[in-house]
Amino acid sequence: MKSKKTSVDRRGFFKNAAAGAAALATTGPIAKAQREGPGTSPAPAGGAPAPTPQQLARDAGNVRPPANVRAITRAGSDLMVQALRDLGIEYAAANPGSTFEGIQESIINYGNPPNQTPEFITALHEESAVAMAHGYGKAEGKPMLALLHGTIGIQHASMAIYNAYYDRAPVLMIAGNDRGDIPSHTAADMAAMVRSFTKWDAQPKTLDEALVAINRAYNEAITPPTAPTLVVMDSELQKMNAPGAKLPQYKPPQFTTVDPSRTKEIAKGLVDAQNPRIAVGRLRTPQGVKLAVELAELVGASTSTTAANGPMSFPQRHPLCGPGAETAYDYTLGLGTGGAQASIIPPDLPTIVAQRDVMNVGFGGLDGNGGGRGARGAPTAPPIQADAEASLPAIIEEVKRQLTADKKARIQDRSAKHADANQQAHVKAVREAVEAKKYGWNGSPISTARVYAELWPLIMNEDWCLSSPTGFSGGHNVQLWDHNRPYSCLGGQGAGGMGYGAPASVGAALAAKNRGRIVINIQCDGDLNYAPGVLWTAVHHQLPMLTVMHNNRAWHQEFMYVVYMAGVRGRGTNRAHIGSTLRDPFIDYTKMAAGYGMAGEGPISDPTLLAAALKRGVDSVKRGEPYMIDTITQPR
Ligand SMILES: Cc1ncc(C[n+]2csc(CCOP(=O)(O)OP(=O)(O)O)c2C)c(N)n1
Repeated sequence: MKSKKTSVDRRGFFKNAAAGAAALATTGPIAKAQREGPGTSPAPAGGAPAPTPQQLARDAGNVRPPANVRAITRAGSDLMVQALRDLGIEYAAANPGSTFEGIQESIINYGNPPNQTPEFITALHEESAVAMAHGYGKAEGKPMLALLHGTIGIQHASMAIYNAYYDRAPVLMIAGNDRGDIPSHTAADMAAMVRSFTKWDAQPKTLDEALVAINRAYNEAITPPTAPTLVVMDSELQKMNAPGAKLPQYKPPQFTTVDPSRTKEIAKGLVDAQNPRIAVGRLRTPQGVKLAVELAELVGASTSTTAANGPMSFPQRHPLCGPGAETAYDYTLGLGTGGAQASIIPPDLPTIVAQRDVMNVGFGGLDGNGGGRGARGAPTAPPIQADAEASLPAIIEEVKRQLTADKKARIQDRSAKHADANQQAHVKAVREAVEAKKYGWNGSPISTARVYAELWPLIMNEDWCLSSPTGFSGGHNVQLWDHNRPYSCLGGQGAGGMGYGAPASVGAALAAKNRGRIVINIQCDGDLNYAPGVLWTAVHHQLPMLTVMHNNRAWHQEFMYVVYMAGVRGRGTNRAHIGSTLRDPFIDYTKMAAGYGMAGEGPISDPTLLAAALKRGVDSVKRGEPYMIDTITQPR
């Protein structure tokens, strides 16, 4: 029998949607699944209705838009992209998904020039897209966008959202919703699945609401507690023709600030103290860091910092940073000292959801007496429920009002003494650290201390950002490097979810790219293997990211736990490597990088070869070309 020929054009499209759908219904993948019987059927009895031929055709990519859709003069998604542009969103990272095809098309084609603010960043996994936004958010103190495919993209992204939430990083997310076109990519309440670890979400019903929601989501993301926010964007709103629609006026958020009487009290405390102290944790933006420096200098207070462990803190080598000349402090002010984990998640997990909406204040806030740490460990004043950064201008003004000539003279004298003492303390600490880090200097596998020590002279005169968590590679940057910029060190994963370091480094490199900055990523091997595709993203977008593998050929943290467990049970540790090491075969990371188009070298286990390799790596990223050095390292 002669089979009926389906009408297909030269590019392989069916000549019309009905023909394509009909053909697929009998020959396409779903028909095949139905023929193959139970276990492969997409529509179990009593479950979701079987997809229509139109849905099947669309799912298989065999539909061209009807003529009326092509007559769009001003797409709803053009306005959405304009709203993002007006907010200064630099990048939109996404793994493509048809639920946001309207927005994707607008990003890449709308505007002059198109594909800028935001630029479309191609991600190979949604978790990577959000983790990139997480790294970017910490480096810049403002959000970039992650675009997520309806339902399935959000599920892939969820761990990265959780990390960012725990880490109070500002992240903006838009997820597409196809309103029934593909049932499995649609949901009545799509944000529900990540609601317990997003700060705010909306599912707007009209274009006007959608544009307002973008502005609101941005504001919620940057308002303490800074955190990921999500707008679920109906695909019809993206595709609709909206020639007359207008963008709503954007209003920046109002931050809760310290009230005037407390402001006076704080200023008096700092100005009248014989030896004031300022403890700086994480502020919101580089502007907050600047203001903290201004305040410390005005009152001559010695300060503490978290700059070697996380972003947006006091410059580590500022003359006032350190214990100071005298460590009996008679007034201590804490700025953003709450700490991510202490503040955002109550210790008992079930309360996360319940507390989500009442945490808007008292976060990243200002402590009346030093972040819960009194001078002699005494209980301290409860935290003031306000944003530290937004409160600083008024405190600075009040301090200026209260300063008299004699107080200024005393402050000048005190500042000089602090600077002297801090410098001596710093030199002593570095000397001691250098001595300590000589242990195992010539060992192979290479000592983690040597990796940090050999990198430092190569980057110390550059504008650099240490993007990766450092705890698993010894954290030697704390003693050996100078963290003087708000983005010098981006710190940990937030919620401890592995698979963060590599994509967050790509996000940091996006922030660095047009700012003359380079990114150093000391990359744990286990962490890289969750989402190695980000290496391709770094190459594709020519990001200045140096990846130095901390290749201990294990999930060493877990290996140590198993060693301990076997030890306490008296069963010996010779089988502890099962399930917690990356052996047999060893993974070849330079080959992996090469597969994604990234230049690199290694594996290097001879420490005498390290410095020259690192130099080649730094030179490469200074040219804007990412590079990987696979170093075989000590476990810790
Ligand atoms: C998503 C996720 N899965 C599993 C873990 C458990 N875990 C904690 S540390 C760790 C090992 C990480 O290995 P690697 O990144 O190579 O660092 P290393 O400890 O070897 O230095 C694992 C698997 C986790 N934290 N997150």
